[in-house]
Amino acid sequence: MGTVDCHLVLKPLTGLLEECGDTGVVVAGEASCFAALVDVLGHGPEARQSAIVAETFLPGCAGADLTVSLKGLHEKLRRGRGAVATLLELDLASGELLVAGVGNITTRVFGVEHTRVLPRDGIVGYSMSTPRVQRLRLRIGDVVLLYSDGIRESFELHDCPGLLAGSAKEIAERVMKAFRKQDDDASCLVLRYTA
Ligand SMILES: [Mn+2]
Repeated sequence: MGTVDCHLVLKPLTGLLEECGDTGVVVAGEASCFAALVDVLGHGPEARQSAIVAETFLPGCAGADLTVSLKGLHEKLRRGRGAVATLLELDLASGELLVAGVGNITTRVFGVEHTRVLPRDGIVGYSMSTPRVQRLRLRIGDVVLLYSDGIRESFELHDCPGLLAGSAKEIAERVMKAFRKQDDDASCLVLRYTA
């Protein structure tokens, strides 16, 4: 039986959390962990309104089918600016990781192999392709990073020595410090699957 160490860091462009259009949710249960990262288009108070809608809706999605949850989020965000979003569910006993995303949230798994989970095109709340759930198997020690486009997309581990050392909180803060672009809200969600 594994456990998970999760941490979310949000850095609003304006410095004010009440104006941040990036948001995330983590619901860590006994047997599984649900997490989501959402980037509402644009930034500032209007983007924040849609982010609040997402924050209110997503905790209830823990344990549900990810495709159904993304479609639900799509309906909830229809009157807002639209967003990109990735949802995941990790089974703590088996390490099975389910991921579904629409739009350009980056999802990377750092383990024995480094992989990227590719999202579908689209904008949640506007026009969304049918979400697809991808299935991976984590091993103990693997690290999953999700981040918005407020963070440099294509960094590599050698760009920041010791990037994956320490707790999920330390990793998330390190990614933010090293790779934040400073032209948009930025968010980074880290999960480390541990024994
Ligand atoms: Mn963005």
